[in-house]
Amino acid sequence: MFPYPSGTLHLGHLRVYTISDVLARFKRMNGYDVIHPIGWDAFGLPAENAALERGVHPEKWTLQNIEAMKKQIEVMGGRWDWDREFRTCDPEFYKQTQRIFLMLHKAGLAYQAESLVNYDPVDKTVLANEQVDANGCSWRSGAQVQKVMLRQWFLKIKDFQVPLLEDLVELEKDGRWPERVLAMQKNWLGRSYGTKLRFDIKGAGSSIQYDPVDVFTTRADTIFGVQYIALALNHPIVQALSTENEALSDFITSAKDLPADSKAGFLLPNVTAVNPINNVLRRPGNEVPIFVAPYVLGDYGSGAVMGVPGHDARDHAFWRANVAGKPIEQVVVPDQGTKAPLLIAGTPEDSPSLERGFVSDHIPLFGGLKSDKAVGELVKHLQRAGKVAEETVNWRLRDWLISRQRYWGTPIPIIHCHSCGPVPVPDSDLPVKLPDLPDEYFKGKTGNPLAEDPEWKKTKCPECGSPAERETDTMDTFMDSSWYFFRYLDPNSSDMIVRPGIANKGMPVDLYIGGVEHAILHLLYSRFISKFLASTEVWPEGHLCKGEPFHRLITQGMVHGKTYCDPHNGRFLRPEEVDLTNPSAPVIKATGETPKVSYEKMSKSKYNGVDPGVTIARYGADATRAHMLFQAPVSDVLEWDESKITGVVRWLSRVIRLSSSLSSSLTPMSASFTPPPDIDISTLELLKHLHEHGVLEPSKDLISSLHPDEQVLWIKIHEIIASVTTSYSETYSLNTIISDLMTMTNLIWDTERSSPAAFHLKYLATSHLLRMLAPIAPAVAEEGWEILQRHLPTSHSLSSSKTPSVFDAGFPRADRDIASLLRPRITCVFQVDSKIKFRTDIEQPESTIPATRTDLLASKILPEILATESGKEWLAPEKGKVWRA
Ligand code: ANZ
Ligand code: ZN
Repeated sequence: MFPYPSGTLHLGHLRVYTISDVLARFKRMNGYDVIHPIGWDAFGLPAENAALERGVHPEKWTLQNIEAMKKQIEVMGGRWDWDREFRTCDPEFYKQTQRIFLMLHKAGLAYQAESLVNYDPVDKTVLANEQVDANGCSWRSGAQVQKVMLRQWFLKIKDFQVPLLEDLVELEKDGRWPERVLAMQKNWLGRSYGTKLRFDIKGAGSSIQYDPVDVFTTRADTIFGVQYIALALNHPIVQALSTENEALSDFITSAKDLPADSKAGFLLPNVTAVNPINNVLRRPGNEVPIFVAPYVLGDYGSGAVMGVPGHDARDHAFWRANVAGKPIEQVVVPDQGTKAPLLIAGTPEDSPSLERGFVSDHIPLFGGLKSDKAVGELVKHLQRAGKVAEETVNWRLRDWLISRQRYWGTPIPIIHCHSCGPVPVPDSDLPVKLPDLPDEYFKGKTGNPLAEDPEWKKTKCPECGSPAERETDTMDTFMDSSWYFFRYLDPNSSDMIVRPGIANKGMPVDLYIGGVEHAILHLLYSRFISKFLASTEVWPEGHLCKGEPFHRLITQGMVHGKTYCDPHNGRFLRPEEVDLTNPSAPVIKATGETPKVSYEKMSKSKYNGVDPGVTIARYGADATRAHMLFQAPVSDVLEWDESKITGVVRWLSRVIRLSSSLSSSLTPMSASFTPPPDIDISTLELLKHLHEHGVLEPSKDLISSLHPDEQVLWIKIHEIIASVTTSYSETYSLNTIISDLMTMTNLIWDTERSSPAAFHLKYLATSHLLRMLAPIAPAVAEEGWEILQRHLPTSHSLSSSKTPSVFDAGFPRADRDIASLLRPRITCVFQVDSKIKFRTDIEQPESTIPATRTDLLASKILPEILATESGKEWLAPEKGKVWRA
């Protein structure tokens, strides 16, 4: 996921781009043609706000930030395809975003509609929900945000809801996407199977005919327990009544700002709702009161709820808050053939029963039916009685509101004409560029500069030529990021967003890495736009995996910072207030006390932020990368504690010393060299040969000439190669790679160089180590690699005079047979009641997979013992012998 150029690179960025760089380098070393691009999500509010505060053009601010962050990204040792770089605020890029908008428009998927939006009266703009705080105030101006009806642009994402939901199954396969993200997407799409039921409305003592009210319910089996109907604030009946009922219109005004879990209610006077089933069954009490309640969402279902306080928690709370004393009926019971109790306020039993079960025995006709069955029967009965009742599907997903009354975004390429209506800007006139405004223009400005720029607005209708006005809204920045990954494949294409052949070849993105905060919106919008693009004539070559853009997704965890606070009052302490001379025993300077230490989300107010640039300057990029990966699995929260980095620094320098010591044993070497006493010429020949062929594997002869201890070392090395390879390519368990490589370093280091063959092994093992280290610590590995080969004689060295890069050497391959080839035998002793019965030799079981002793015994050792002669004699079941592992 590309960065937002907010100013400086933070540890969260460093983490995600390290993971990405490591995996890209690994794939390249394995011969893949890797596209590892980076660009800038450059439109958006922070830039515009900086402009308003400082009187600097948002573009200037953005470009400065990009320059600064680019330097920081380069310092971290990443290898990026800078030739594919772009920024979304570049007219060449947003021309394509405008094209996508027009394609959507042409397909009937972009439309304008009145909608209730968050409006900031001070800044005079619409805000996204995320920009309104818990108290309903604007995050920027602090003003109380108003809900107003405004005409806005929407994209019909709902037209794609079924594939958006159903294709998640693809992404579930072998853990391609994290379960958590899949669950969040499912929930956001919110497909809900239920029933639509129609309630007639009676105006008591009046002849007014009210339209009936439809409700959506997932629990139609509870219809016998309906005690009221609740309507949303914007329900048509409520809207109509509010014009003549002042108390109601006051209630609506005050209730608009109440939270969704509010229990407020307004009882509509003189009207009741008729429960359709009670009517069919001729049960008494078939008219229920009608409330207006803010807990009913205006844009879900039909904006009306059948209130069942006996079986729904919200309805129960609402009833108790609004209706004094009345008992609550229950109509569904857990066990067939029982009768549900009444709930009396104030008693301990007064809580709703939420589970499905059986209709209570006291209900005529339906008593004893299982919940699901009851729903089917109910619908049949109601339909037969001529009532409206049907099973329906409801979705939580709403169409995507993309218009913003802001300057710093992609202008919506539409022209409004008095006679032709909204007309698309012709392709030849794209991009519709933002007006070029001076820095001072922005200072302290409120509202939308586009709407206030008469020159920019004024244009001609492309259809009839009469004077017309440009659309002054710009697009939500999520629109830019919903398709940018296509652009990396073809960053310079001007006549189309990307050439289809190239897109088909490159898509889908094999591995997408980013924060879990994008689990819903960004990933859903990207899936939507990809599906849309896959569904149109832009891609004559057909489908792109049904348009699923991201084959595999890794969501990296957050980075938390070490936070010190006063143990008495919890006040966060500034760095200068804490004495960290001994990092493991911090002291509050003023009092000499020990501060409370915790890890929290980094923020200015907690003084726990860390500048990755400082860490890199102090310890180097490689150590910073390795430390970051080593401290936590990629998806977990990372508690950043710089003091532990010293272990990693020591390890990396040990890798270099290991390379040097091995390399110097090869000196002096020249055309006329004499081999050192412990190295024979054939070893060198072999090395040269192996280097040339990039194999670097010792021959079977060499291995068999080894001392058994050295053979074990070689097996372990191969086990580590296998484990590291799996971690890089399958489990993305980058932290265990580092612990594996640390183990490997120590193994090589601790092996006595007892023979030329052992030296050879150490040399080769180190070359494996460096190649496996390269994706994580590229500079150290490259340095080690150069040192390792520095003293190979020219005649024995590789053909080119230049030392090749470790990245050209390929990734070591685990020889999965080597272990079994060389696996030592172990002696098993079998004893009963401390008396030795027999001994037998078996092959030592593999130990790559951590297993408990009993597991190993049951799965590997016993079968082998059973196959031996003594095993058969002593343990065969037919001999009736009893034994336990
Ligand atoms: C009666 C009932 C009885 C309900 C019961 C639930 C339990 P999901 O699963 O999210 O689709 N509902 C319907 N429209 C609503 C709206 N506009 N605002 C708030 N709530 C609404 O939820 C469906 C349930 O949410 C519906 O089923 C309805 O309450 C409520 F024992 O109807 B139920
Ligand atoms: Zn016109």
